[in-house]
Amino acid sequence: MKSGRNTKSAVAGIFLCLMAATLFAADTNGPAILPWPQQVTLRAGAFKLTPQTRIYVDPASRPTATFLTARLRQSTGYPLKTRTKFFSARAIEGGILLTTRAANTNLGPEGYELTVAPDSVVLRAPTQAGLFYGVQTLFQLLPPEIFSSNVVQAADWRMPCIQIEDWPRFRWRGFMLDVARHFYNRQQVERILDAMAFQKLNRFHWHLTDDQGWRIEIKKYPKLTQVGAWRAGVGFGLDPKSTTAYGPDGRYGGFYTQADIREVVKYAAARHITIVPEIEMPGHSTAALAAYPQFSCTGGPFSIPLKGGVFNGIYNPADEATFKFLDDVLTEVFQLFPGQYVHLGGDEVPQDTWKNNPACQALMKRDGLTNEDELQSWFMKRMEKFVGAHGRTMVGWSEILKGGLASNAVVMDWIGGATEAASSGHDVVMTPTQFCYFDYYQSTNRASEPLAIGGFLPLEKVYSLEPIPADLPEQYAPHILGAQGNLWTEYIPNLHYAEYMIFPRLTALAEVDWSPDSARNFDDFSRRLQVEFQRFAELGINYRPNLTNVPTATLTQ
Ligand code: TNX
Repeated sequence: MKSGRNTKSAVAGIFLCLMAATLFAADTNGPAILPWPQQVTLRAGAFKLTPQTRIYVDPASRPTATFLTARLRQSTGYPLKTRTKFFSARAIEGGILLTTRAANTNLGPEGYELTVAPDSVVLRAPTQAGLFYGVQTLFQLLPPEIFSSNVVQAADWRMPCIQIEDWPRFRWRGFMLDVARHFYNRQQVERILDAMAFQKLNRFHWHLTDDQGWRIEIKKYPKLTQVGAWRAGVGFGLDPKSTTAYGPDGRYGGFYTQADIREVVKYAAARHITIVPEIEMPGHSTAALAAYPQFSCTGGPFSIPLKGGVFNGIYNPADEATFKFLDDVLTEVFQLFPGQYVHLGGDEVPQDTWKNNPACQALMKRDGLTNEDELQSWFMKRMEKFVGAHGRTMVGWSEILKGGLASNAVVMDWIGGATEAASSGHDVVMTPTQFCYFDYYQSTNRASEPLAIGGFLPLEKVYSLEPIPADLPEQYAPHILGAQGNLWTEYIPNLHYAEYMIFPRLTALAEVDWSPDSARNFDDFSRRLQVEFQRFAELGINYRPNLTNVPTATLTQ
């Protein structure tokens, strides 16, 4: 027979278990953290933010603390004081401590550890990136109104007591925006960078050139933007009123000055995002050739196409002047973008132009190239050498595998090639169309959706991506750097619509990239997403509210 005392301690034991529940998988009623962390232990009680809460920070971490206090101030109205003087790396009662000191280096270059107790919050990370991600998680422990841009009086600014150890599964957590088919100005790009940072994404792939537009000022070749950034209309059969990106003469387009680019690079860096610029070649280059037809095979003239599927613009590899031009362009690109990676495209090369060009055929003969795939490979290998000589790494789309891959190139897999590239020692970024193309429809009921390019990519499908190919021998798995969502914008002429296509599919991809695969659970993700939607609403981010293949009731365009 059990004594009353034993029963009591058994009850107490159960109670203790409830008080500290380790949440190994995201299948609980835990807080709406997105992406779900590596390790979470929920405890009883809460920390309450008050106007007296102090922020303690080591001097080097001050910018991260300022990022925290600026946001807290906007929505709580509390002018929280930050203390760096007499800084001690111990927890401070009643305060929030942010520091890289005494941090566990095993958390890696982007990891952090966050402990919320009733009387203190301690955030430690080995790096500023880690601290920054810890701050993002901290915001998500507070009510969604923390993202309001005005003071919210009625909110209860409490965080549940919790212990989190967290780090990303993948190093490359990316998003690509095509600003060539439709133009997004600097402020709009910065808005997207804000949203990326909040999802703990760290690579912004900026698709700056294509057939329909050249968007980056190059001082040595001013016509690239004077001519190449503007076309006769919005194109793609879209309503001219769907955008405001018109120049004074009524032409559609726009470009970034070098000063703009420097600002965006800085803005991204402050959010621990590296920009990967893309300058397309040898195909998808009509806009450049409209400005400088002398680098084409036919001499032009070229006009910038108003719709997709036209990528006749291809550089002439048989003229040395072409390479001088491309080297000059890239030299300016290297000066603007400090990141390791520069993307040179390489996709969908219209080889017929080379086939029908005597100079290209003569070049092939001279160098023993037996087909146009080999000429394409010859072109990309030559460019890869130039990129490498400047200490950078070239990235290219799947097609750079054709005819032989350049020695240090990174492959961005959209139509295959990951296994082949990774098992020959190349790094790979996964962007397979079936999982990562955010320009595809979100419902099979197309009539209920805004016009899109085609395809069908529901949220659940994005969430189901496993970036490591099943047929890749295990020892090569570290070559899979991560996954990236791509937004091609042929049919997406404005930011409001772009956000509708991006969110919440990018939120799903962020969890694929960050969380342990064992923690992935679509039902729990959907539950947390309901809170994320409230955050989006506070931030003024447009999103598709229906999680499944059902028509969207109202399209706020
Ligand atoms: C293919 S993905 C392209 C883009 C288009 C996209 C539309 C890739 C490397 N090339 O030029 O915009 O399909 O989905």
